[in-house]
Amino acid sequence: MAVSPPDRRIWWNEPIEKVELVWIFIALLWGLFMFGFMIAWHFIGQQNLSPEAYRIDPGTFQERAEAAAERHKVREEQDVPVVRPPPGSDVYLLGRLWQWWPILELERGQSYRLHLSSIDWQHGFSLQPTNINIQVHPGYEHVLTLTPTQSGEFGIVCNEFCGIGHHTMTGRIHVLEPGQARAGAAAVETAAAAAGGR
Ligand SMILES: [Cu+2]
Repeated sequence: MAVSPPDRRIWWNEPIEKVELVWIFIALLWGLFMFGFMIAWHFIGQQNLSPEAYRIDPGTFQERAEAAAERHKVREEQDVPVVRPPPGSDVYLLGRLWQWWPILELERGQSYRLHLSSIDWQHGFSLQPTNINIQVHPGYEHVLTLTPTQSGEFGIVCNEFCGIGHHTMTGRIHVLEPGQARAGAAAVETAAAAAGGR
């Protein structure tokens, strides 16, 4: 038996069913509505972040992150610097294989300019236990104005598969109570003064 063309050459040209047309139209309207509503979700439930994004050379980003960490480091946790930037300042968080670096220590109720980028592959910034997810690409930095509203310890995991060590790619943000932060800062200054006086 040979493959032969159908008897009716234009077999597909049937008039569309009215019900099908109605459903296509409903789906189209819903799609348009949801598209428009993406803006509303910046305000309703604050589900969409409003970050700025800039092109940046990964090497430059690394230099800035290291300089900021050097300036505001207060101690180390498992060989990772804990950085306590002054409120209102620029804070750098760098993603790389396989680490979120450094550990940040912020103060509740204060605003920070968080710069977020990767220096190698694409990573996913996922803040736990809150539901904040950001795609992090090398070559681009997100800049978010961040105001922690809750104190405690927050974990960061990578939620974009990035190779063999992906599951170990974690980080931390400590959010301190305002009094706690000041006491801590005073202790650091005292320690620095003591170290300087020696
Ligand atoms: Cu990753």
